Amino acid sequence: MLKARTLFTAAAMLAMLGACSDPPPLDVDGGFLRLNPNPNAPSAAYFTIHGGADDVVLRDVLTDEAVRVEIHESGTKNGVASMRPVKTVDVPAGATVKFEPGGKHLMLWSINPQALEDKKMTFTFIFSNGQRILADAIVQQPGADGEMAGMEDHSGH
Ligand SMILES: [Cu+2]
Repeated sequence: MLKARTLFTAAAMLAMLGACSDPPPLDVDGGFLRLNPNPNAPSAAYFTIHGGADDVVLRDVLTDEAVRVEIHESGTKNGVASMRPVKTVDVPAGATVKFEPGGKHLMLWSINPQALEDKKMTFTFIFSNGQRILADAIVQQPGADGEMAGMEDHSGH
């Protein structure tokens, strides 16, 4: 009896050690949303994706709290700032992929007023390995801390 328990404990400890040395799992965090001061224009949301043990591809992002969501990438071409929709985003194993002002972002049209009141939106990130990860974006009011300079410009759409 005693022997069986000892064995069990050893197995449990090995399992724990194994868990500790595993690479960190695929994850999404750090979400925030910059509300566009013009309610008829789209707003932008930003996240950080942490790659897991394997290379994956972000296939889609969904939310119940906006009429339309697109993955966009901002860039500069021939000295002109522009953005384009992208279908997928590569997330290599162990890599950090940032959605940030001036780069990749989620574009949101017609956000549910309740989400704005709650100051939080929930998104579902869908990856090529079948994982679905829920992540929240904190809603920032326009003009909060004077960060409007980083607002994505959609005049080119
Ligand atoms: Cu955009």
